[in-house]
Amino acid sequence: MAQYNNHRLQGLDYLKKIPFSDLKAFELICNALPDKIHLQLANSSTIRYSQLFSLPKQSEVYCNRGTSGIDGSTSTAIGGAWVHSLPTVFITGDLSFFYDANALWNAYLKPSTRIIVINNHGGGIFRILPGEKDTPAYDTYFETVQQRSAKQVCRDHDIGYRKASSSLGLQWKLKRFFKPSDRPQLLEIFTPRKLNDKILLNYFKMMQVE
Ligand SMILES: Cc1ncc(C[n+]2csc(CCOP(=O)(O)OP(=O)(O)O)c2C)c(N)n1
Repeated sequence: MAQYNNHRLQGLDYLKKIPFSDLKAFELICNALPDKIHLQLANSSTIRYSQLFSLPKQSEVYCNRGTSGIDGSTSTAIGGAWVHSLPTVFITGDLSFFYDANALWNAYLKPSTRIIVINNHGGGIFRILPGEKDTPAYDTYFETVQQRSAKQVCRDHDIGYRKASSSLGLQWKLKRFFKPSDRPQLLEIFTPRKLNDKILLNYFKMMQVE
């Protein structure tokens, strides 16, 4: 137990020092989530990052991890929101979000729905897994680097849009994000593509230091 606590404290110490990144964004989001929610998590780094932090104890958490597809995460979240009594928070990566953006093209969007898109400009998971990163072939066929923003998708479907690209900015946006509104809201968080993997992999290393 003492050893576990030691590693945990090392991890917490590391989190205090890191720059804005996927890891930092997830820490801030998980700290800001309301208590009673229906939480939907997309594949693949979303679910991996979320399990590094405490989630609200009274929330119900869903992720289609078994088949690990990125193709229906938004549809599942929007469908789930319609039948669930608690407000839905859906966290997703950019590729997963754009892949299934037509899920938002329906007349049953609940105003209490909140969507958080972690836009790291591609499949961030492929930077975390071992492989030859930063080659043209890898960027194109594995990471699928892209420069889109969710803003236009929000405009198409009359969804409130806001964005953040720093720790302070994100904390500020999260303060108001879960307040009741008459339309669903989306928060797009831009993170540094080439830094995210280094920060996460270092986190695991830092916790293991004896
Ligand atoms: C339908 C389908 N196609 C391809 C994959 C392979 N795949 C797994 S994760 C992933 C990238 C996800 O990227 P993004 O949604 O941006 O999330 P991030 O990893 O950056 O958090 C891909 C393409 C998949 N799981 N399902």
